[in-house]
Amino acid sequence: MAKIIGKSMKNIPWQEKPSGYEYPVWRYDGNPVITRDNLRFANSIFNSAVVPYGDGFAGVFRVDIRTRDQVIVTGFSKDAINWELEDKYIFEGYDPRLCEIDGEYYLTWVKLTPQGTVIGVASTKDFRQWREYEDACYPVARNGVLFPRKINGEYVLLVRPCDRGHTPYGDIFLMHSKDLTYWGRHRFVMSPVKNWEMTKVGAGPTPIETDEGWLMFYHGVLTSCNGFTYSMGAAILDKDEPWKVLHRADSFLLAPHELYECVGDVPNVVFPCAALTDADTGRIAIYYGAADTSVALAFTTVDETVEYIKAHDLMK
Ligand code: BMA
Repeated sequence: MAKIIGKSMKNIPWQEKPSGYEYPVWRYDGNPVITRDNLRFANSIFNSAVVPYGDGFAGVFRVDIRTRDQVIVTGFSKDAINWELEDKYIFEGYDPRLCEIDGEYYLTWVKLTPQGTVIGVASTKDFRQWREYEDACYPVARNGVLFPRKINGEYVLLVRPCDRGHTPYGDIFLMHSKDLTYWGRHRFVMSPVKNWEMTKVGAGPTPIETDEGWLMFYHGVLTSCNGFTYSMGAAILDKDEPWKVLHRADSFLLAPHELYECVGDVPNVVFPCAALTDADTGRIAIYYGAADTSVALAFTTVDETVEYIKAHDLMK
């Protein structure tokens, strides 16, 4: 049985797997959990990240406003399903990720500069006051995802270099920092391999520490005659040298099938950005953007996912 190395979360949102369902990741039956109606000025609310906070949860949400500018908004919830979003934004940009390291909450996001996108880094203790750090790289990059603890004394950030447009390529790399200011020791992590992810891959939620290594959910993109299709895959990275991929599922774990994933501002997008975990039960709740329009929720357990990855392992 694979185990999560982390805290317990008694109030993790949860639904049992529907009987007869054969795949390792299943959807919440109340999806989508956040829609454009959650905020007065929103055109859409999607690729967003959440963490446990106080006796409930806090989050950073990608909101495309009615001018179609992209902003990050904070929000709070008692149950991680019903969210109150704040009526103002904290940063411009998109696709936030969030993790806690030693009582401080770190936000990484796609920050807009005149020369192209970079990875912004900021932290907070209370989701009110934010401290912004140096950008983690020069343009152009997206999908910056921090590991939830230092590894061998250094912060580690997954990153996906790209172009200024919709980027028809993309590999995952990582880099190290002692101080969140100077980044180096760049390492290649992985490229697309199978058809479902053939165009590009990018890290998703904060990696989850397990006794098998780091469980990394990621998005992979296929180009069809109708455009891009975004699905979710999973890999296990080495605990101490996380650029080494130990296992990797050859097929997606979640792909656009439901109407809210197939129809929206950008059709056929499943874009995972966060996961809540409960170390006691091994439960994992995954938050993903659906069709660039809303936020949806899916469930798995560490054991089911690790077992699936190993049974469909393209590293073998
Ligand atoms: C990517 C990012 C994501 C988005 C996806 C699909 O390049 O911009 O925010 O969900 O495209 O449009």
